[in-house]
Amino acid sequence: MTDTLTPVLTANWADDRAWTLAAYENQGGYQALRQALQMTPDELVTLVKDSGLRGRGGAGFPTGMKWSFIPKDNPNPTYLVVNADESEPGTCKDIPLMMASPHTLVEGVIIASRAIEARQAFIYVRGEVLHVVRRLRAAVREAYEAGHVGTDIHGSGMDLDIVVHAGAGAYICGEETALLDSLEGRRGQPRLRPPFPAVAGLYASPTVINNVESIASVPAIVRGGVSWFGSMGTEKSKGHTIYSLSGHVKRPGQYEAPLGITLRELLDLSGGMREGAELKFWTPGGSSTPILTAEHLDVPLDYEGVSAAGSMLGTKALQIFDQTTSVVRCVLRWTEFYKHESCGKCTPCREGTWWMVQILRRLDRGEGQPGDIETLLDLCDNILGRSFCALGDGATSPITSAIRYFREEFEAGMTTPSSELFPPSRSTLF
Ligand code: L3W
Ligand code: SF4
Repeated sequence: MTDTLTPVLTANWADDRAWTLAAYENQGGYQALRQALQMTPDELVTLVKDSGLRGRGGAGFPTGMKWSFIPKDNPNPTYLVVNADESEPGTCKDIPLMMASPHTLVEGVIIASRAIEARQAFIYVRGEVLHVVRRLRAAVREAYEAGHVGTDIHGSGMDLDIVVHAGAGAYICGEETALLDSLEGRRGQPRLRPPFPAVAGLYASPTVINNVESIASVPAIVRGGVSWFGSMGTEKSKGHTIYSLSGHVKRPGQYEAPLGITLRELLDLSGGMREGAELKFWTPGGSSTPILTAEHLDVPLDYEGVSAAGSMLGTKALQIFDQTTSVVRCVLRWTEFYKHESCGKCTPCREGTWWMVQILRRLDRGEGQPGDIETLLDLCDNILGRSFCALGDGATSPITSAIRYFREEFEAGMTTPSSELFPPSRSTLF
């Protein structure tokens, strides 16, 4: 489909002090804001709707449509919240974006706030990345000093305050309603939806919550227009996006390309597998998306293509594993993560992830018991679609997909430890 990268969000990451206001404005930064200030909120919502931009945080929900759900006649304030709680295993795009080019996000926040008529925006950043919090706060300060944020922005009559809030390091706070609880000062646990945040979100007021990359894509859409954005990607998955590549590849990192590019093409563009490494399995969008194998190298990496292959595009975190990797051990590591991060609110996820870890640990030790694989699948069946939020569903993805493709490795776990089948000295990851 394509043999080129399309750097838009990543275009200036390597510039000298790219994160400063001066460097950003030198590259045309904040011109989109000036354009947006000439547009009405409805025109901005229509522009983003027509662009076909879909949420880059994992679900791919149409961004403009989400903005249009904000009720017009609500007496309560409207809020914009940016989900910067990037924690999905393997996902590494929002944090580098905020480090390298925080003003792209800040400019997007101001434009999105104008579109939904919010006077208060929050950027909720993952607790562990204090360097990102500091960088964002510095960028917001610069934006206030330049008159891009604050009262009567550039004489437009628009007022906006932006708060950068640090979470406390819980994966569940990336779930939008848990994030809102956390932002309100409570323990972060998912809320029942509906009502969706667009109707009753922060402080029970209408709230748009978008991922960092979604909001950061808005200034370029305002500048470039609908047909420019639609010239990249596929019919239903338009535009450019950041794929994060990790694992047994020569040059891991962030690669910005049109939606619909394939892993084969991305590997070509990024130097390929490491010397001697053969692709065994990979995730298209972090560990919450079912794994795929070498037979899926030509699957278009867009929302429809990956779904048709039995997985999900998710966060576009391509974790690449070679033949030295034990699938059982890898799945165990991911499941330990979900067990640790389960918020405990609902029984299927709280209890199920604990039991799945116990079974996977004994399979990893080569001490599996007859029926373990069936029990694992039964546990997954009782979690998927029966847990309160997507964390529980996501926890089942690596297990069911790994058993689908590599059942014999789980069967080998009845007698042989993973460390014997895949000696750690041969593996460069575990
Ligand atoms: C108003 C309706 N709004 C849906 C909104 C909703 C949300 C968005 C998508 O999960 C996925 C999950 C993880 N009226 C609406 C509506 N909305 N219907 O649209 O909603 P939804 O439920 O499809 O997805 P979600 O709950 O946002 C996100 C997957 O992402 N994932 C994990 C990502 C983790 C991170 C991280 O590290 N922080 O991003 C990876 O694949 O499994 O499927 O805004 O309110 N009728
Ligand atoms: Fe909490 Fe897991 Fe239930 Fe989500 S699925 S509410 S993380 S216990």
